[in-house]
Formats: sequence, structure tokens, C-alpha cells
Amino acid sequence: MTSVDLRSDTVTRPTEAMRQAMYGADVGDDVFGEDPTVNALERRAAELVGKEAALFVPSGTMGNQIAVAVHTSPGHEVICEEHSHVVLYEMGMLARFSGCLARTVATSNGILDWPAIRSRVRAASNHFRGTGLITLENTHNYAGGRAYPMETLRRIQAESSAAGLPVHMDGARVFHAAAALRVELREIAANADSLTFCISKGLGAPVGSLLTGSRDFIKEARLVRKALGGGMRQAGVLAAAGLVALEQSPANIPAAHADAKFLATSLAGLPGISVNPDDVETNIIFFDISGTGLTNAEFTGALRKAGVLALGLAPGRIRIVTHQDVDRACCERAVEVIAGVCAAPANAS
Ligand code: TLP
Repeated sequence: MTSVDLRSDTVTRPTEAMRQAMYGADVGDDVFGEDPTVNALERRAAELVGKEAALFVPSGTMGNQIAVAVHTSPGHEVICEEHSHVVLYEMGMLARFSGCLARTVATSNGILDWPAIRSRVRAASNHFRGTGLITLENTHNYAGGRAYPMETLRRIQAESSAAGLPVHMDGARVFHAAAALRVELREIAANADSLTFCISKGLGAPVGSLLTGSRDFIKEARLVRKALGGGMRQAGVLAAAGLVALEQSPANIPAAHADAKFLATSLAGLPGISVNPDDVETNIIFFDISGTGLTNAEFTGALRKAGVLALGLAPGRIRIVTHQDVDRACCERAVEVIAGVCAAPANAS
């Protein structure tokens, strides 16, 4: 029996339709701008989010870090939530590549609001370079897939543009935010100057992300992508899967959200586990296992032996993520396995 892989929504395999599209993709050299399938994907991405242009990049990390580099200059301060991907999980590139300083803001749920952002904004002076960029993560991974409320986003947009500060949105899972809030992607994207979204997270494509923004921003971003070694040549074979993902996969997101609620509700009743199902808005669930007396490695190791994969992301904190390669039956199996480990933790340690 194959494992139920809930470690991330990055683990999905390309669908048959994606594989067919990849096989038949028309390609050219994208560094010369001559790959028709990459060009089609970039046009479609820009259209979907309502921006002038888009750039196909190998990963969400590269999309975010190119955006930071284009929006800022060395010495700038970047305001971000303290557990955001851009600051904690991107190999220190904010400092390493763009020479920027992260000004983090602690929140209870991953969501920044304007008063919290304003408390970190600094105009340049003789003593410091000042704020160069605000980044927002939507949905917020480490906060358990939280989506920014639209009114919070609109206020940030209005105030930041009045202050002349650019906003970059790490929308790795912005399709999930749009589905949860029942709004169009472009309504969310309108509140950021640039936005990265991933076709390989929850949308089933094997590789890639799209960085979107104004025509001038993307022109500059293309040069930074090349500097990072992200010029992918005949990348149309990958873009072809991306076009199918954009067409077909958003329809699968509501089921992934319903599965996540099902998982959280089921786990909430288990001994030793603490999780609030009301906190689960999209496809990411974090739960606390301190009450089982097991370490993350013991807990995930016992699950793995029984064919369920989960990720320990902080001491006592386990993450599971639903996606289009798992269905309700898989989730039921995962609950059974987790229940078994909670009922007899001594067998796992
Ligand atoms: N996140 C991965 C891990 O790095 C934690 C995951 O499994 O969730 N922004 C956000 C909000 C992300 O969650 C991720 C990936 C990225 C950016 C980076 O994307 P990649 O992995 O394509 O560089």
C-alpha cells in the first residue's frame, strides 16, 4: 500500500494531462524569450492575477528573493511577519543576496495589520537606510494556512502606497486564500505591487512559480533571475504542466480544504493531541503532540512505519497538509494511524 503523504502539498505528482502536455510542448530558448509555452504561461499568470507581466521561476524562494532584490537596495529594512517563509526558510537570502535587514513583527496568527507594520516603518536618515519593502505571506504557512482578510489587505495597500512603500506578497498558496475567501485572485493581488505564486504547491505541477508585477518590475526581475542562474532554456516542458495546473487544479482546492477540516476535527478528539479546528482555514494543519509524551521524531517515525508521512516543524508541533493526491479515504486512514499512535505512545518510543 502506498503511503499517505501529508508532509506538504509540494509532494504531488503531475497528472496524466500534465504529462501529456509536457510530452507535446512546443519549446524554444527562454533566455532569448523564445519559448512559446513559457511565454503562454507567463501571459496566463499575469492575466489571472491582473498584473502587467509575469516571470516563470524555478521555485517560490527564487520568486520571493528576486522580488526583494528588485524592490530594495542594500541596507534597506524589509518588514515581515516573524515566522514568514521569506525570513525563516530562504537560507538567509534577504541578507545574503539583497543586503537587507529583516524587521520582523510578532503576531498571534501570521497576519500583519497596518498598525503593526507602521510600528516598524522608518524613513531614511543619516543613521539608517530605512524601510524598503513590506512582505505579506498569503496564506501564511507557519501560522497554519491563514488567509489575509480582504479589509486588512486593503488598508495595508492604501497606507503603504500613501507612504511610498512597495508591498510584495508571498502568495505561494494564494489560490488557497482566494478559494477560502471566495474572491477572485486579482482582488487579492491588487493589494500588492508584486506577487509570487507556486504551481508546484497544491496545484500539482512538478516545478515552478510565477513572479508577477508591472512590466518594468518584471523586466528587471528577468535580469536578476539570470544572475541567480535561473534562466531555464527549453523550460516549456515545465510550463506546459503549469498551464494545465492553472486550468484544472484550482477546482480541487475546496476538497483539500474540506479534508483539512475533517482531519483537524478528527484529531482534536484524540488523547495527547491539541488542535483547534476553527484555526484551519485552508489546507494546512498544525497540531501539538506534547500530551503524547513523544518527540517529533518518535511520533513521525511511528506514523511512517504505518504508512503516513507528516512533518515535525518545531518541537512538539507537527504539520500535515492536504492536496490533490490525497482523498477523504486517505485522510481517514491517516486519522486511524494517528489514533493508534496516540492510544499506545509507549509502542512508538
Ligand atoms: N514551503 C515548503 C517548505 O519550505 C516549508 C512547504 O513544504 O511548505 N513561500 C511559502 C509560503 C512556502 O510555504 C514555500 C515552500 C515557499 C515560499 C518556497 O517555495 P519553494 O520550495 O518552491 O522554494
